[in-house]
Amino acid sequence: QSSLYPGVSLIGVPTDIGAGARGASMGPQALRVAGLAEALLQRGVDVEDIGDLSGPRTPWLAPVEGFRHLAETAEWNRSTHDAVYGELKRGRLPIMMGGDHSLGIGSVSAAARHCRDTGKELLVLWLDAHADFNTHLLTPTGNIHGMPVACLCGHGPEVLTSIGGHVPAIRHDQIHQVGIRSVDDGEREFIHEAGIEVYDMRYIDEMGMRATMERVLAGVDDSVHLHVSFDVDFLDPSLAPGVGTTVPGGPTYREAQLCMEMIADTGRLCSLDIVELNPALDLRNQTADMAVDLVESLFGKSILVRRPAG
Ligand code: 5AB
Ligand code: MN
Ligand code: MN
Ligand code: MN
Repeated sequence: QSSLYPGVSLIGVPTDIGAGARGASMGPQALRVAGLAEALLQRGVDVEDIGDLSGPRTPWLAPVEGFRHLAETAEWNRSTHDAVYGELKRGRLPIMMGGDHSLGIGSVSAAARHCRDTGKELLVLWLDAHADFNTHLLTPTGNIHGMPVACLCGHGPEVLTSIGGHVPAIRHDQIHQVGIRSVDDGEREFIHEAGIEVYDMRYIDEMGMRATMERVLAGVDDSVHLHVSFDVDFLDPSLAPGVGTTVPGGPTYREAQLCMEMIADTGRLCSLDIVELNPALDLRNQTADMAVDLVESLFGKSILVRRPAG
């Protein structure tokens, strides 16, 4: 079976530097134990696990001027950027295994830089329960995993906004969010002002996942580099208890699968983050198993043989 996908490189980023609970640092190993590489191999995808990046320990200090661990978060993100950018340059499809979602700053900055190099149009799909659009003034916690989308759009400290060499890393219209159901006061107003396209759970309830994803993916053609940033707390907590910040009312198993299947149908997936998996809070690695199951769909696993429509 030959694959439609380029070779995949797994990049482990074992840190919880930007999170509000310890344990996301164990995410990469839990995904390996759940058989991420083997599942992709089974799909006919060439996989290389390039191992784990290293970086500063999490000192677990109180926030300073609205940021917890800013310098350390910047350091992890510079390494993440360099690794993801390097793999894209080699013609590979990087899967960044987090780690907490602050690492999306480095990963998406790298995808954006690669698109500037190659003339591709970047579209980021941010699958999450949270909008991650806080600033140091808006944040209720100081945790930087609640700020990556704002930083990528240029709203944040220079050490984070300039990692990919261009500020902002992405335009507001280059990101679409799906599954959102927890937005802080202040963050809500700011995201509205910025005009980010957000498909919240109410939209999904009313329109269904199919119509939602049709809109999210409208206009995705050969010129597009799709980056999926998959925060595992996107899923309903009944499916994914092993995350630091569960929020009730997420997509069901089939809704999540359909979301991934429809992304796969575009054939334009070029980079992926799997973040916020927290094995310390999981039961028998079930959340990692669920993530691997969904990644199989993202890489084209389907129930029946599918022929291209039309
Ligand atoms: B995640 C909260 N909005 O800013 C904050 O998991 C939670 O990457 C952020 O989506 C959750 O601390 C960050 C309350
Ligand atoms: Mn997130
Ligand atoms: Mn989240
Ligand atoms: Mn659009």
